[in-house]
Amino acid sequence: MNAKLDALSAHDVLKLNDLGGYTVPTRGLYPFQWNWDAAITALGWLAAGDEARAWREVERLLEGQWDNGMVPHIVFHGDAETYFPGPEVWGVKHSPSTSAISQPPVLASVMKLLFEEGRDRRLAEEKLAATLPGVIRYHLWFYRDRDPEHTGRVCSYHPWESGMDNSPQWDGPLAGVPPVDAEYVRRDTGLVDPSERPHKYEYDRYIYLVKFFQQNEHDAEVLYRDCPYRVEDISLISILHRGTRDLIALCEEDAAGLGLVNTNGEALFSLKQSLARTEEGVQALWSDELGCFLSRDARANVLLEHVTTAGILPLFAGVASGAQAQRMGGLLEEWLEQAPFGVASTHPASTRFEPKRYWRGPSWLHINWMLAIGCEEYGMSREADQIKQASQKCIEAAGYYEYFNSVTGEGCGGRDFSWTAAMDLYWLN
Ligand code: 9YW
Repeated sequence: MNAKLDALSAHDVLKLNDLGGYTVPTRGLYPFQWNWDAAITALGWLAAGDEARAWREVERLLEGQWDNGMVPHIVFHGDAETYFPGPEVWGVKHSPSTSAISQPPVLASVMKLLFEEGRDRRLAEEKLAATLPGVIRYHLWFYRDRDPEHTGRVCSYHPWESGMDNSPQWDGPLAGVPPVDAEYVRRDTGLVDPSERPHKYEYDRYIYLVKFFQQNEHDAEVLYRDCPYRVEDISLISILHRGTRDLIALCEEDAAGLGLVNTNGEALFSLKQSLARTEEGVQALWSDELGCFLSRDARANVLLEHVTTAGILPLFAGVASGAQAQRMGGLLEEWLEQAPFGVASTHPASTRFEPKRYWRGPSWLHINWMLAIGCEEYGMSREADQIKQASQKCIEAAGYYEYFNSVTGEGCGGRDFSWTAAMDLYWLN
């Protein structure tokens, strides 16, 4: 049985979720624009032949950009009652309202694809010129505010900032965060099966951090010093690194003659320095014992010893050595044997593996896409093909769900989900 045949077409999923220039991840559960969802979804619009709509997605996301350069993880373009925590809980003074943290910045890498693959050259050049300066400021913000000590490893202040909310990686650092001292009502557990969602224990701490940011007026220095959760997230570091490389390439293409953007030499110089720092700094996160990279609790100064897809994303960044890449390739092959539907977000042999609870074991197609690109670029085409086939199996088994049980292929979370439809259009079709 192929569930795709019974589902809305991937293009129709995007149209269903289009609220006017921005695409919600899914109706109900996630009724606003999310940062990395928007980037991935733009690829879906491109593949569906609507290049103008793809660029519009990027422009609408950048409407949420703060003066300091941060592009928030949620832009609250409209009102909605079905999501918690909404703009009143974040308490951010910005129009449109936004959250106060960011998300893995895959945006620049996506823009490079939109620019290079777009058929309407005039549109691509015009849109790149309009959006590139904002994205340069975004990346400069990450390195400035999130790595003030120049370690080469930017940090995150919230599990939501990783986009991998309840990954076992965050169990240790989250234990150092107190629970929020207030009543609140979650909306997610009323909309999807609670056994697929993070626990109350985690939400109590997620909301504490939201309040903490607000009480400290989002002050960069105070947060770096005092935030009870400060993690060097290997996935965030890797996606940022790849994005910065792609951004520099876009600027240099520009310098090579397009004349679209007046690229600031100082900014480019600074971004290149950041790349060099990360290439070196990321080696402190390699585990020879486990054969992959790890995240690190920067407050407790300990490596977080969990084998997750985050730790393989240095392949996407291009910061792993050839020998490290081979180790990760071997690991991926046995990973897929144990859980065949996509790449399980947590290694199936882990004691914390839960195949349908959000980021503790299910597979996510946009992560699989980045892993496949990484494998391909390291010359591991066999692994790249295996990841692609394992991802196709998910959609055939269940259609366009938010994510998939990595053991059974069952669709989990929200249905008619934008990034899954986009990945089918752009990558799997
Ligand atoms: C939340 C929208 C977002 C994704 C995240 C995913 C989840 C929950 O949904 O976050 O409340 O923000 O973990 O990666 O961007 O799809």
